[in-house]
This record gives sequence, structure tokens and C-alpha cells, in this order.
Amino acid sequence: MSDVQVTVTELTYAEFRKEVLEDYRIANLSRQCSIIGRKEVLTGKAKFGIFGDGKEIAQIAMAKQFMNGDWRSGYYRDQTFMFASGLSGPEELFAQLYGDTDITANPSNAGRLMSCHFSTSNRDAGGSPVNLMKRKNSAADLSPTAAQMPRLVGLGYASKLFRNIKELSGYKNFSENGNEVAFGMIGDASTSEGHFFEALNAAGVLQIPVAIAVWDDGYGISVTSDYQTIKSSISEALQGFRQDETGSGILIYRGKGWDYEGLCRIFEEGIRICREKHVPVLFHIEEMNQPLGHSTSGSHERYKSDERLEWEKKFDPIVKMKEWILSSGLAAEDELEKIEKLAENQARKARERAWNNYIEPVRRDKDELLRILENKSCLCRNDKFDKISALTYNLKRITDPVRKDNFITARKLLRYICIDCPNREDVKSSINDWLSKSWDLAHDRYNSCLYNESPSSVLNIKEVKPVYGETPKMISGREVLRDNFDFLFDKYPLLLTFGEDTGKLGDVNQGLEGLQKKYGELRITDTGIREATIIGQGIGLALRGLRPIAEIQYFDYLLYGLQTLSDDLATLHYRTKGAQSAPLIIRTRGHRLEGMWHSGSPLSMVINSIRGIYVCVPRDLTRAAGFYNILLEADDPALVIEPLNAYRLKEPVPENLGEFKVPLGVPEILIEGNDITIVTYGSCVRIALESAAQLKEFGINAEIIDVQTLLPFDLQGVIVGSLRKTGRIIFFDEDVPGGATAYMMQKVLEEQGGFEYLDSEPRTVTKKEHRPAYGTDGDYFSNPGVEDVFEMAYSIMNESDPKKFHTF
Ligand SMILES: Cc1ncc(C[n+]2csc(CCOP(=O)(O)OP(=O)(O)O)c2C)c(N)n1
Ligand SMILES: [Mg+2]
Repeated sequence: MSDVQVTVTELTYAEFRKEVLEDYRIANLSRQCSIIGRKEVLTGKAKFGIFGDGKEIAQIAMAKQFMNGDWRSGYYRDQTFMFASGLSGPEELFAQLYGDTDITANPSNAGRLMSCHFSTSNRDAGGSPVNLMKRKNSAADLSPTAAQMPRLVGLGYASKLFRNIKELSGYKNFSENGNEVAFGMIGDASTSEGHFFEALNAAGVLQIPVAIAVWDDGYGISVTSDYQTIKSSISEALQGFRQDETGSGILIYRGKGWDYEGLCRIFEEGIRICREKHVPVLFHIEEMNQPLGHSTSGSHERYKSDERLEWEKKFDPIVKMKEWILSSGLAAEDELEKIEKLAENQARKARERAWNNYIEPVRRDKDELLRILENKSCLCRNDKFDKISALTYNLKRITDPVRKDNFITARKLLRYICIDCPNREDVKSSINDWLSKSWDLAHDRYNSCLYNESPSSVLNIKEVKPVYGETPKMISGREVLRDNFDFLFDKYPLLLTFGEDTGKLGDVNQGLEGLQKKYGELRITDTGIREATIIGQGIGLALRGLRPIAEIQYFDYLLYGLQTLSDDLATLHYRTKGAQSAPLIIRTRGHRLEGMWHSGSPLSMVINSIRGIYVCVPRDLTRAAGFYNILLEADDPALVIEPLNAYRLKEPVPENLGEFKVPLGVPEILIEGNDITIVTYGSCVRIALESAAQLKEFGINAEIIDVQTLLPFDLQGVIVGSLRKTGRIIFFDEDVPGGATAYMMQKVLEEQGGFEYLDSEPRTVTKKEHRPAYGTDGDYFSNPGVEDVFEMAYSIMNESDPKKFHTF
């Protein structure tokens, strides 16, 4: 326990009693939702259930300290916290359980996530930012354990920036002097994850207002804490993190999950200090339980001993709260029973309303389809007709259909309408009309909002070309970037960047040289070596309205942050159906330089795991600057991979630094040619250009295309246009065979329909399967070079006209 003096808010006895009884009602309501919810799964109405039973009292106590402007970054046990803070209620919980896609019934995830995955919006329906200070906020929940921890760092760090950067004091929709606390919740077993320790260390180093509760029920599914945590206790394990006389460190409290009074006291004290002094605080809440077991996928009787199960009954927090109320004389048994009944009724009614809201539209769709079939069906009496009537009959019999039932029936029916049936065209068009309308709705329900679809999308922003004087000055690429950043930091007060060596050094390649001095240590900042929480720091800051550029020193090290990028940032807009946006820019540098971990181009690994984030692969630093310029005018997350070996090469300086913009999804044709199209990006562009020069010597005119962005990819069909002209194509990069070249090939040949224009076999040029070896020769024999591209292009030309292009 901390030695700071406790001040409990003064209430009259009547107010206090009322508050306690209301807390008792919320606890019971939440428990009843868990009990009824579990039954809904076991009886087949819902698919999967995970609930917050056993954690009710501590969450109510913590929620008392949750204020407007604060943020929660929790996990799937937090339903009671959400109820108690007024951010959710039983009806929404059931809507989540059924997977209701109606955003008004299920605002947290619109049916895209399972139960107990909450969020609040930071964008309105039109995609504009909302006032975050007029509401309590919750970052969108995730299922991977501890995945909520990296962004917690950013959610807390934002308060520090708002408190300490005076230019930010006017942003009243985002902060009031940085008084907002970021609440983090995590299960005991999940603290075994590296993300937990990394986030805690970062919070301690940064001294930011995060309040973390560890809900300790002694189990991670069936695995007990002796397998999870050193000394079987996270607060013991963290003794070295504890605040000491120097003032740095973390405040650590311990509480018991069933001790209502004690919990109210420690949360009040700890979070007050956290808010006022920006000291991180951790609450280790022990002796919690899970009366209904981990989830609906199994029963805990399989792995808990009889004694443990007995103990769980006795130390059920609601039972204990009741005992405390009775013993303190705040209410009598019958009054509490009335509250219990009321809570049960409220839960039942909420379930019923949520079920009807969910099922009625699906039934209506089914009925509409059946009406079509009853009025217009195949008239032919043959085996096909039997199939049609069987399909119709089977659909009719389903009382609680899912949309899939309707679709399967409609799609299969089309197969069985007789070819010579007089009704054929009529029936077909009616079913197709139903399907087409239903597909559009299904798309909106299940497939929309992977990217920003609102007016603030970067795809709506027009290109502004770099403008050059007659004899532009030639400076190194990193200077172009630095001078461009100078404009950006001047223009956007909310812009800040952080990463390893980003601050004092101005990044390892000096793209920010001198800018920390000019814009201050908080806007251009060094961090520890902790890629996952660098990404998380960016996500949290972006959620809170800032415009962060998180720097990952080398593309190869993005892997440490990839889980956070993939599971959190990439899915964020989709999993909230556009209600939450985090326009984080991740800046890194990659492609060939030196050796295994400084030559990374694992583009397929990245683009295939972060759909939802745009990926820009500029060939030089002017293009990179153009991407930053356009991204900062929009509201989308993006990864920009700067070409490592271009920082020292000379580039002409545009006159409109900070203004020119490179559009996303628009490839650039760098050399026009009629014989063969070579498609590439990033550092490979220079190699392709050199190959084109060598091919020209042999009478081959290659068309060189820089795709510029892999996500999105060639939105206007520039590449297929080139292929139509040349009939031959090579996809070239430094990824593994079958990597991003295969991705580009699929886009051009399948999606853009390029297959029909092929006169020769489409080919790829890539690096070897293994990572690049060290040194010039290691690079030469691992990565593709000018000769490889030349020879591939030449061999294709030789095959098509062996007389003109003889074999070497
Ligand atoms: C990264 C990851 N690994 C495994 C799982 C499967 N899983 C879901 S919950 C859970 C146990 C978590 O236990 P704890 O953190 O103590 O939380 P509790 O459920 O006990 O509240 C596991 C292993 C997961 N969701 N994510
Ligand atoms: Mg646990």
C-alpha cells in the first residue's frame, strides 16, 4: 500500500447508501447478463460467449474514478466497468453476443467482434473528429492477450504532451491540461506477455498517467499463476518498478476482488495521484474468480479442484458485497433481494429486446425471399422442381435464421430453375434482384470500412507536383526530407515524432537533423528500444487527436511491432465500422543496405498482415516527403518505407517543400517503352532504370513503372494499360519468391484483367528464399540486380523473336 494520505469524497449517509445500493444493482445486473448470456450460447442462439462474471465489484469501484476525457484500454472481462461508467448496458451486451450488425444497437463493434469487445467513437458518422472531453472514451477492444497494452502508453502519453506543450493548450476537444487518465485492464495470466512488461517500463520511464488494474483470478484458462508469473504474484514481481524516494517509478496497490470498501478506497487514492501528478499506478487485484468459468467453450470444473470451486463460491464478490452491506447495516436482506430481482428482470428484458432487434430484420429478409418463391417459382414438375421446393421448405422451417441461410437458399435456387421453364427469366431476375440488394447490405454490414471511406480519406486528396526552378539545387535526399519536415512541424502543431535516435540525433540518417532544437524535445523525441510500444504510443496518441509519426529505425525491426500494427491499428477502423480512427504514420527505412537485418524488404509479410493500413514505398526522399505531405492532410494510418540507400544521393530540391503531394495508388511511368513492362518499387526502381538503359543498347524498349504504393495498388489501372501496349510483363522486387511480386501479379493479371493482353509468360524477379548475406558479394548473390532484370527481360524478348534477339 502506498503511504500517501487517503481522502475519500465526502457524501451524506443517504447519498452514500444510495450509491452503494446502486452499485449492488449494477453488479447483479452484470452477473445476470453473464448467466443469461451463457445460456443463450448453450442453447444455440449465440455463437460464443465470454463474460465478466467474478470481476464486478472491483470494476464498479474503478469506474467511479473514470471521468469525461479519460480513456479505457481494457479486455474482454470489462462489461461491469462499461455498465458502471455508463458507456454500455445490458442490451448492447446481448446485441454483441448475437452479432447484431446494427450500429445503433451495437455501437462498439457493429457485429464484427464477439461479446465484451467494447469501444466508443472518436469520429462521427461523417468521419469528423468528435469532442473527446464531453465523454468517457474506450479504445476498441481486442482478443489477443495484452494487445491492449502498447496503445495504453500512447493514451497516457497524450496527457503528458497536452500538459507540457503550451501550443496544445487550445485543443479543448482533446484535453484539459492533460488531466486525463488512461485506464488499462489486464488479466493476471496476460501479464506474462512481453507487451505488458514493455508497456509498464515505458509508462514508468515516461511518467505518464496510466492506471492499470490486473484482474487476478489465478488462472489463464486452465493454467495457474505458478506457470505464469515469477513468485506467482505480479505485484511481487514488479517490486523493482515501484516508486522510490527519487519519485520515479510506479505506484503499486494491492486489493482483494471481493472487498468493495477497500477497492473503492485504493482506486480513489491511486487514480487521484495518477491524475494530478502523472504517476503511473498499478492495482493488483487478487482473489478474484470466474463463477461461470473462462468462456462458453468449456467448463472450469475440468481443471479446478473442489476446494477451489468451493472457495470461489464463498468469495464470490457479489456474495461478499452483500455480506458487507448487511453487516454494516446499510440495508436489510429483503431490500437487497428486491434489488437482485430487479436486476434479474432488467437483464431478461434487455435480452429480449436485443434478441428481437437482432432477429427481426433477418426474419424479414427470409420472408421477403420466401414471398418471391411463393409467387414466382419454376413451374416444371421434375427433379429440379423438387430441389427448389426442398430448398424453400427447408428455409421456411428455420425459425431463427441467420443471413447465411437466406443466401445459401437464394444462390442454390438459381442453379435449379429449368432452362426451358416459361417462368425462368422472371424467377431469375426476382432472385437476382433480392441477391443484389442483399449483397450490398451484406457488404456494408461485413466488408465496409477497412479503410477510411469518408471525405477525409487520403484518396480524396489531389496530387500537387513538386515544382522545380530552372536549375534546382541538388542536395542529398535526407536534406530534402529534413527541410520538408521543417515545413510540416511548423504547419501542424499537433504533429510530433518519436523513436529510437529520433530526437537528439535527428534519426540515424539525419532526416530530422536540428529539428529537436527548433521544435522542442516533446515534439521530436527519443524513445527506448521498444518497437511494439512505439507503435502503441502512436496509436494511443492518434486516438486522442494528435498527429504522431512513430519511427521504426529499420524496416527489419518492424517485426517487433507487427502484432500491434496487424491486430490493433490495421483492424481498428474496420472493427469499429469506422467509429474509431487512428491516423498514425509509421516511418521506417528499408531495402538493401548491408546484411541480414539491414536489407529487409519483407513486403509480402507486411502488406498481407496489415490490410487496413496504407503502405507507401517511395523510390527517393522527395517521393517520401510527398507522402508525408499528403497523409498529414488526411485521416488514414499509413506506413512509409523510405529507401535506405537513397539518403546520400542527390535530389533536386522542389520549390514547394511541405506542399507537393504524391497521391496514393497512382503508379508513375518513369520510362516509356513498347516492348516489355517492368513493374517495381522502392530501391528497385533505380535498378530497373539501369536495366532499361542496358536493354536499350540491345534494341529493347522497356517501360518502367514505379507502383509508388503497394496498398492501395494502382487504382486507375496504369499497369494494365501498359501491358495492353507491350504484351509482356515482369514484376520485380527484393522480397522472397512468391512475395510482393506475386501480389502485384495477382492484382494486374486477375483484378485488372491483364491476363488477356499477355503475349508472353508473365515473370517475376525476386531475391533468393533466404535473407541477404553480408557484404557486396553477399548482396549480389542474394538480391536481384541489374543483370538479373536485364537477362529476364532479354530472355522474354528472345523467346518472342529469337531472330531479332539472339541467344547470348
Ligand atoms: C495472444 C493470445 N494467446 C492466447 C489467447 C487465448 N486466450 C484467451 S483468454 C486466455 C487466458 C487469459 O487469462 P488472463 O489474462 O488471466 O485473463 P482471464 O481470462 O483469466 O480474465 C487465453 C490463453 C489469446 N486470446 N491471445
Ligand atoms: Mg486470469
